[in-house]
Amino acid sequence: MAEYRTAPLVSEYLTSADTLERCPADDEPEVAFVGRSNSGKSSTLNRLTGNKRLARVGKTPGRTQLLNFFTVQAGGRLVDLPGYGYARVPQYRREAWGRSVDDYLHNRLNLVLLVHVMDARRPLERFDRDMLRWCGEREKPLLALLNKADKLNRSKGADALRAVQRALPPEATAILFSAQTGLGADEALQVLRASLRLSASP
Ligand SMILES: Nc1nc2c(ncn2[C@@H]2O[C@H](COP(=O)(O)OP(=O)(O)O)[C@@H](O)[C@H]2O)c(=O)[nH]1
Ligand SMILES: [Mg+2]
Repeated sequence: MAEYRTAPLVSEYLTSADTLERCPADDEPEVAFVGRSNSGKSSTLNRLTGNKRLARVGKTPGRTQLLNFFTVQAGGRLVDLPGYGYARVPQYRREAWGRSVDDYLHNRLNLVLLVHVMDARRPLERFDRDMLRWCGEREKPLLALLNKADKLNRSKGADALRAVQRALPPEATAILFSAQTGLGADEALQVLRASLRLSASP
C-alpha cells in the first residue's frame, strides 16, 4: 500500500449542474477532473479525497451527465465533469456533453487546474489527444494521471508514461497512478494542493 505523506483533500458533495449558468458562484478555485468514461475518474476523486463513497464508482458508464461539485474542507472545490467516449450514449447526449463541458472549460474563470484521468493501458485515444491539444493551446495547467497503473508491469508503465510525456504540452505533468493502490497519489495531491494554494497538511 502506498503511504500518504500529503494529506487527502477532505471534501463533501456541494451540488450538480447541467449548464454553466447553473454552476455555483465562481468565487473559489476549482480543480476539474476530465476523462473518458471508465478511465477511473470517480475512483480517482475518491482516492484523492480519502472518501470511498464521495463519487460513485462503476455505475453505468456515461450516465453521469452532470457537472458535480465538491467543497474541499481546507478551501476550493473539486469538479467531476461528465465522462466522455462511451459508445452507448446516444449522439444527442454526446452533444449535450460537449456543450456543458466545453462551456465550463472555456469560460470558467476560477478553473485553476485540469486533471486528465487516462487508462494507462491505452492512454492516448482520440479524446485524450484532443484534450491535451486543447490545454496546450490555451496554456491551461494540466495534470495527466495514468490510472490503473497497477495493471501494468514496471516496463509497460514506464513506456506509457514516456508516450504521454511526449504528447503533453510543455508545462503539464504526467504521473503513473492507481486509484486502487494509491500509487502516485502523494505526488498528485501535492500538485492539487499547490493549485488550490493549500499547505501539505490538513
Ligand atoms: N485495477 C484498477 N481498476 C480501477 C482503478 N480505478 C478504477 N478502476 C475500475 O475501473 C472501473 C471504472 O471506474 P470509475 O471510477 O467508475 O470510472 P469513471 O467512469 O471514469 O468514473 C471500475 O470498475 C473501477 O473499479 C485502478 O486504479 N485500478
Ligand atoms: Mg464516474
